[in-house]
Amino acid sequence: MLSCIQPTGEVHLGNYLGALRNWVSGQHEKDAFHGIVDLHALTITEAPDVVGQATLQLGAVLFAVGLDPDVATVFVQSHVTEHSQLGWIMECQVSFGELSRMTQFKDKSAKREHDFVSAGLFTYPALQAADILLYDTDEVPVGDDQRQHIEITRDIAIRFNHRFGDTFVLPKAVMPKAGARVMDLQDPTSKMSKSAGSDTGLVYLMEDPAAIMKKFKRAVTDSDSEVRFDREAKPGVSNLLEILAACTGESPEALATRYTQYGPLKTDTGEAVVELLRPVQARYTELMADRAELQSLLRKGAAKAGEVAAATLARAQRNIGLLPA
Ligand code: ATP
Ligand code: LTN
Repeated sequence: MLSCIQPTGEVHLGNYLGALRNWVSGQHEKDAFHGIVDLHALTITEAPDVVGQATLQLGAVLFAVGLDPDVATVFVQSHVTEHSQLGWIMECQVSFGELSRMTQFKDKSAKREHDFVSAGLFTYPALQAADILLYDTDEVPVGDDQRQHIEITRDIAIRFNHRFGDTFVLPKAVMPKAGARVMDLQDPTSKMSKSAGSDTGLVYLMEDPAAIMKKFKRAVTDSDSEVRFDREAKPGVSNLLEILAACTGESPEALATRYTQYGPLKTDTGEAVVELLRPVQARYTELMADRAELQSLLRKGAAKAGEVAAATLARAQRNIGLLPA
């Protein structure tokens, strides 16, 4: 199983409760590979010294939330050079027309109308196909927005196997185990997202407890004053209940019966989040304080990933019939 995350923006509570927590609980069930895909972030990186720092911090977050370097393979994409090498081969197996139909490219390039649109933004799915195929991946847990990229990966793999002989395992997209869906605290009908306009509704994983409490106390609730779990009619209160439920393991419906006022619900939810994050933040601080150790954990991941990736790349090169060096 492979899942990847880009080192862009700070990790927030939605990423944690919706995705990262499942990575941690899933690491013992499957042979799990987790890539920090810095080369993908280069499609929109324009300033020096940004991506490396973001990569290191994201690495610390992944270990801090509980990925165990002895169990899961956590690696940085650019440390495993096979990604770039197979990426080029994949670019030559996908057509201009296929890439032109990718909705993520259409959306992202439209949003960057007045900015630089790199060719990498266009060929991105070829690199993603390399990420996936290098590990003989069976399952890629992704949200809806990535399904098209998994489909094109399958198409590329089928085409390659047909042209050059059986080489790649065909991956499939699987629904990630349902985590909590965390909404913006100021706009509870939109998901908490790092691309939100302002961060007053966004709780960062590494935010200090006082700031977290303040954000919860100012969370938008609903116009009447009844505490009830009803996402449609009461999005603000239901979001708080769902976050509290994700922290305590109880159901949002059961929690709702314990409150008659919004104030205590906000305070309790804020405190539950602070407590949930406290050990994660402590481990993060420790990891960031010993950069050499953190880099060595990432190197260890890259070495494990590299073994698998090198074998797959060599198989692809051999089957194409590139002249051996
Ligand atoms: P953006 O909105 O800028 O695309 P994001 O903050 O949504 O960014 P991603 O990097 O797209 O974050 O997502 C990383 C992972 O976190 C994905 O698995 C995604 O499903 C999950 N995730 C992101 N936001 C939420 C949320 N609000 N609730 C639950 N899961 C989320
Ligand atoms: N495109 C994905 C990130 C990504 C990925 C991958 C996900 C790059 N390579 C391989 C799964 C498997 C995104 O934008 N979230």
